Amino acid sequence: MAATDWHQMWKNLGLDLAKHDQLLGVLPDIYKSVYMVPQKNRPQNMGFFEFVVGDIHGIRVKELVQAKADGKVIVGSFCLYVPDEIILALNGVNIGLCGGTNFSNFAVEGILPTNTCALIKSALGFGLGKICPYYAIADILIGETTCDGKKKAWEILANHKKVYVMETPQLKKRRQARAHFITELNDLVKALEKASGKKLTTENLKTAMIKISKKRAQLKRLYETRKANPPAISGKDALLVSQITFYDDPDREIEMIGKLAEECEQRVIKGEGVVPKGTKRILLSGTPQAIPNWKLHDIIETSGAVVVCEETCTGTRYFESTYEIRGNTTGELLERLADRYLSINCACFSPNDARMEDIKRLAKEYKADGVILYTLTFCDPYQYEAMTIEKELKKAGIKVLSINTDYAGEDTGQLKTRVEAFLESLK
Ligand code: BJ8
Repeated sequence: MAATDWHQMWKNLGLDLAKHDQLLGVLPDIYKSVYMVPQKNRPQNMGFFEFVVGDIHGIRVKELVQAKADGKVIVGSFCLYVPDEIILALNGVNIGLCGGTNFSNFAVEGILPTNTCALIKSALGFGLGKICPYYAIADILIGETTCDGKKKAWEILANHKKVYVMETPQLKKRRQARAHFITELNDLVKALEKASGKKLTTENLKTAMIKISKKRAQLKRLYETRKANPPAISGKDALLVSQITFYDDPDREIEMIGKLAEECEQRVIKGEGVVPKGTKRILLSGTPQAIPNWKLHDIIETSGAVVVCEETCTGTRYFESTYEIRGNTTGELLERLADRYLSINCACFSPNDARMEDIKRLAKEYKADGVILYTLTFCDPYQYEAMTIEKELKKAGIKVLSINTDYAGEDTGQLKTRVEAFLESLK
């Protein structure tokens, strides 16, 4: 069947068609070389996610065009601290807009300092370079005050698009931090009520909380199958699923991740895996890996190891914290949300000791042979923490390798050598 031609839709959204064609021209080859050629024995239900990535700016964007026509608000966000539940309850669709390639850097030259992390450059470049239909269709972008780079990036984006910034308290353990975050959530509700023309109610918020919790539960179920030896799914495939979850429809994700998890559970029962039993197992921890940033996973998994877990925002930080859905008022429900979000252990907050505990716990639960700390160049919060964590893990007898990189391919050979040497040391 011939692939649908989406050019008219992209044109209507104001994309730079020539540049966008270039982008979509290179993606299939990258995907093929990272996912299809080296990987064997993948779960069949990865077929759906493969289809989604193959049509990355097609059907889903069309759905959003329709959703917008039906009166929904399209929201672009860049951080786990922006609550999906509130957006969904207020008739919104939340799309994660973090970027995972340096293809878009051309658009931010002279606009962002060179020493800006690759994730911010990519995210802004996609928008300003007019090569992202998700950015183009968004009615409102929600930023947050996590790292300095992001805080300042919102000022730049605000020259081009409607941006609302929520303040995430930096010293989140302080007595006043919780109350402050709850006030911020209330203000976010007001901003989104204005944008959507809807009112937040106990019913619509509870319904949204149930749905988002179900989505996270399916991801958790899938991750559980990675604890098996051999794991039922590769790190690369699990990462792809997580990346797609940030912009796909939650109902469909519940269904499709559910099917994949079911298949992987069956594989575990039969002792089937993607790699031979006894393959070295890696826990990766650090900055989020936005689509299509598959670089480090690819290096690790083509060096004879398998990534069994990610302590990242595109990994366990996305789904591990939960809440009880109880409360008779929106205020009480917002408190549940505040507690849940404030328990995400991101390096942008201080102190963040609980992340250290998470890494040790996850290394044990997923039976990791070693931990790779992954930081993007110029990401101060995660680089600072990597130094302390490396020492702590060594003290605890856990093998660790710290890697600092960006989206460019130039250091791939050197990283591969370091990863191979690290894997050798795990024997
Ligand atoms: S909760 S990790 S999604 S802030 S890599 S832009 S921190 S300089 S992404 Fe993050 Fe929310 Fe935290 Fe998660 Fe800055 Fe670092 Fe760049 Fe980063």
